[in-house]
Amino acid sequence: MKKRVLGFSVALFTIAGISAASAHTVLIASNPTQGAVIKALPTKITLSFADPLLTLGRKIINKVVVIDSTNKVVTTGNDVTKGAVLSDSLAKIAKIAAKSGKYRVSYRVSAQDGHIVSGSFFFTVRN
Ligand SMILES: [Cu+2]
Repeated sequence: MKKRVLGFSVALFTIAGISAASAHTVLIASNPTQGAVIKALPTKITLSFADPLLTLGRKIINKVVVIDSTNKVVTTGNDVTKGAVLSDSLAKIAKIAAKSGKYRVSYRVSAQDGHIVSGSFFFTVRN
């Protein structure tokens, strides 16, 4: 009897552990990609994660910000989360007169398990 209870609780913890871990997430792709050298800015920045992000109705809880080489924010703040993809449009002016130099992408998102996942990377505009 004791053995069965022990076996059952080990199984339970294992399942709980797996589902919690799989509800965490990581950044798996982006456009522009990390370290990319591009001639012109795209219309929006897109980040793809390994798992769907947490959403809370219309409240923006997942954010991405892009800063140009003069420390100017070039994202518009209209963050959109669709499943595992977070995107935000880039300001028109930034696209028209994209400054050459390093752009910093910073993100802060909520995984399904409620944990915050944040990070940053760079891409370069050379025109
Ligand atoms: Cu987590």
